[in-house]
Amino acid sequence: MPERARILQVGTLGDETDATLQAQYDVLRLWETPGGLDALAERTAGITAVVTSVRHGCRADLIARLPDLRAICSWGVGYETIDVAAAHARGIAVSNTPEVLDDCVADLAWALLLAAARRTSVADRYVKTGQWRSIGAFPLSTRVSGKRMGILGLGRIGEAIARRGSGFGMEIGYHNRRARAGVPYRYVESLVELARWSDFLVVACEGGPATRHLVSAEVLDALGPRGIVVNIARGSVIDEAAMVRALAEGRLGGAGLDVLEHEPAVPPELLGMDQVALTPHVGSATHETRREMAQLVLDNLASFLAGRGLLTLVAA
Ligand code: 8YV
Repeated sequence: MPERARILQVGTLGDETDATLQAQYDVLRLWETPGGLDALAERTAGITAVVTSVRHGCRADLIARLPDLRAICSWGVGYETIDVAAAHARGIAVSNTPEVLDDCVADLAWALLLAAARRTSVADRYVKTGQWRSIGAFPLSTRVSGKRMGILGLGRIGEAIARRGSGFGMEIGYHNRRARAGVPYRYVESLVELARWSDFLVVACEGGPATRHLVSAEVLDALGPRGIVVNIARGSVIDEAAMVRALAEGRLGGAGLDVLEHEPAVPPELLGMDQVALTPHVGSATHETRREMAQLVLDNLASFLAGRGLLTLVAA
């Protein structure tokens, strides 16, 4: 029997995927190694691939301990927790799991937009706690169809969100570093101007230092007292303290948030706000999508080990 490939797994990817990996490869499980990274010492020779996730990451100090490393296969479309620059500097390829989660993340953006505008979670509580009977009619909310949606970050997920907007008869605008050729949506060069134009501003760009606090107090003020911000990207993109102040002072109309700046910590002010709909970072969290994400990690790894290279490469 040929020797099984040695891989290092940073954290669990769920029982099923962990078991599949262990059945096929010689897996060193970092999270079960007493002493962690410091205890690895000479056990790292011959490890050519790391399996990780955007949650568990892969830092430069781990990369530095693996002299034979050639590939990092990560679960999740985001990779801000992986030191891609350190990997590429050594010629180590990195893969993520794009595309398979676009539809579910876009669906959730719409669920949050509808929940914040139409107050569906508040209305649900209203019915379940008997207030429909005791108080009577529910307060009026905000129309969604036919409005203007601005998208910060028109990538694959942004486009899936935009496509759904046409079913709601919406006008769509977007802001990226550069205008994209061949897309039918209005490009707005300034994010403040996009926010001023929009009824709903949806954050769908990548996380990391380059996009930190792009949605600033100024952007939120431009969105205004009737505007709603939706974030399915990363909490770091919005200046959360400024957003909480704007919501509390009525300078911002509402928010639908799947991600927060210091997860799982929630600013306590948000908990009492009916104009805010919250979900616990579950954009990709459906049975179907999570299965496909796990499979894509396994496929990337198998392709690399068979000498065919990674399938869904993170660009340099
Ligand atoms: C996950 C994600 O839901 O792929 C990503 O980058 O953010 C999501 O798929 C998230 O990592 C869960 O913690």
